[in-house]
Amino acid sequence: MDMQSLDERFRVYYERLKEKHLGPLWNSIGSIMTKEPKPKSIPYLWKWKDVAPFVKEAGELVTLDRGGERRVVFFRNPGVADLEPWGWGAATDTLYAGIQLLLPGEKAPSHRHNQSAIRFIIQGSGAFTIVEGERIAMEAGDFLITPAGLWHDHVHEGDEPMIWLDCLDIPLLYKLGVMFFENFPEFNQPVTFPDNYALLRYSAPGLRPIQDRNNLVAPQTVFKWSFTKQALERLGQLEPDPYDAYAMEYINPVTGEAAGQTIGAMMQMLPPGHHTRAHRHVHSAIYHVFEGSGYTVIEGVRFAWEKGDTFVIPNWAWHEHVNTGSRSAYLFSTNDRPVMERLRLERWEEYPNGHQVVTAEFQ
Ligand code: 1HN
Repeated sequence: MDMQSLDERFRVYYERLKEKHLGPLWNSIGSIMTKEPKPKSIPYLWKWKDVAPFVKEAGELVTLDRGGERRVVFFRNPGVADLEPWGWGAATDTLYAGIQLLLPGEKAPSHRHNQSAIRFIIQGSGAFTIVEGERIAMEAGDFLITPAGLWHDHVHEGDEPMIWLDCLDIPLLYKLGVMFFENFPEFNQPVTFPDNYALLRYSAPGLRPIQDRNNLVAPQTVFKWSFTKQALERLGQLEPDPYDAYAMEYINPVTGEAAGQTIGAMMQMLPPGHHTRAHRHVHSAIYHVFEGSGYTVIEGVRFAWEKGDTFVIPNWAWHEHVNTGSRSAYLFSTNDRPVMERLRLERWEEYPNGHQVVTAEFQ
């Protein structure tokens, strides 16, 4: 058979194959099976001064009746956002994140879903999230979880706007094709426990009520900033971790696993002038600057940050952090490490010589 008729035969073969919804592996393996992870999400940073006005304006435009379940402005990673629909609300390839606003006197309706959620409180006080019958107070610096499948709603009894960061595993569950979502029959669910009951049960380190022995849903629903900060300050007596300096992970005291089930989270402290060594890992992370100023070098690009900024470290991206301020910097971060670990996909490596060459400045 001459080359031309072979080409023609292939062309017709591919056409017929496609018509029957079949595909030729010999043509496509290289583009899918990359040597190393090539996530769709890209390193990116959102300045608080750009995000905050949109959040404030949403407060004027959006009301929280059955139509507006939650008032959130979410982060759309430019590498993923246009790959609709799975890129919907993707900050990293697996994680959604957004800034939620609840105004004094407002209520957000009760619902439940099989996506896991974590919250990091940015500003305000006097609001409660109600999770499965328990009101949990929210104050700046607190970390809260809403485990998958539990009824949850929010009420605000304070007198200043309440703003927090939400993170959910929406892109992951969407790709897995396993989304469930349901509204509670009433607007708010009934309260059946004393306020902050999880905190009352778990205020003494190392003590576990026997009723929680088999409670695999994280029974500790809130981690107060005052405890987290004090615990981090005391870590200063230890050698800093080469890549993350000082950090505390939020865990489920019953299992020792991530409090947020599929979503990991930690609060990290960089002493003044501290510069970590660069490394990369399979899991992706979303960072939110709670206090301080500095920069993070991601894949050779310098991302300068200050209070309120949010940035993304995609899977397998080199990164190192620097505190350029004169006080401790506190970085909250959330990640998909629990998923990677449970699937045995996690791995990491150190950057040769520890530091990247900065080739560009993120604009
Ligand atoms: C949700 O339930 C909350 O409970 C926030 O505050 C953001 C984004 C998508 C789906 C459910 C909340 C959400 C969400």
